[in-house]
Amino acid sequence: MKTALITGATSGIGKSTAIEFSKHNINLVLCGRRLDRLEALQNELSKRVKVHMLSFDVSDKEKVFSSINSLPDLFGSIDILINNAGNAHGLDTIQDGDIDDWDAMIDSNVKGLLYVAKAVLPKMIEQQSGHIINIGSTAGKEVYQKGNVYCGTKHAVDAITKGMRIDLIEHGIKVGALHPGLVETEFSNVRFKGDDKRADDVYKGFDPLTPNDIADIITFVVTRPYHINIADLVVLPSAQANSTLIKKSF
Ligand code: NDP
Ligand code: 8X3
Repeated sequence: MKTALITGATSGIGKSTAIEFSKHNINLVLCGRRLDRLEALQNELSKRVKVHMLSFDVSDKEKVFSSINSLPDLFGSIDILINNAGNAHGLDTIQDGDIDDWDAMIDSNVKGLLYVAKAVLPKMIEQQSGHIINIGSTAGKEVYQKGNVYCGTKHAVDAITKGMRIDLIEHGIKVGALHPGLVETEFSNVRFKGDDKRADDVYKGFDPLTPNDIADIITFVVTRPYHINIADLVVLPSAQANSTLIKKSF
């Protein structure tokens, strides 16, 4: 049986991926800051597979390494890393942007993704196998108004993914990225700092992707034979042409 470590498993894409993986007999290391949510998910999924929880902030370098290094033997060999934790904080022009928001996005979406990969890699290198999927975004393929720093972090994820694939090929480790368009999760609630009406409006008037849609595709990617690496995927709702053109029916 394989073991997957999923960051950002307390909500949205990460949580749906954990549920989907459990249906495919993949043991789980669930990560996130909100311990109550990790516990609820562990209770639900441990009926099907072995589940271990790690509660840490991906931007806390020491905590990332001490948590992952403390994994019990049963979960010590990570076969699959879903590097998903991240968020947007704010939607402002560069001149009005909040520096704390910039720090939060760079620290979690870029540095956190790197820390987690660095902590998981020694075991994958020892095994000479592994599969890393970084969750990017359409914001990593193009830039939209007021997206500046969030788009910058996701462009970094795109570049880092390509660099990781080059560097890790000699160790038999597959690396790829999935770049979703608009997925209805808690993403916009976080971006708009609890303004739930503004968050809901983002997904009104069209059928957005659901976190289950993305989880289904991630599961397809990780269940291909080992010689296949689906390296780069952009997944949009059918009503979305790019970051700014969405066919809304009102
Ligand atoms: P959610 O807000 O629903 O989930 C975000 C997850 O990331 C939560 O589980 C949260 O857990 C975790 N997280 C955020 N910051 C940290 C941190 N500093 N340390 C640890 N965990 C953290 O949003 P999504 O599911 O939509 O987002 C998942 C990924 O998908 C993100 O990288 C996002 O950028 C990307 N994405 C989302 C899209 C969308 O339209 N929704 C589109 C394209 C990409 P907790 O708060 O418990 O720590
Ligand atoms: C999330 C999608 O368009 O809000 O990455 O940037 S978008």
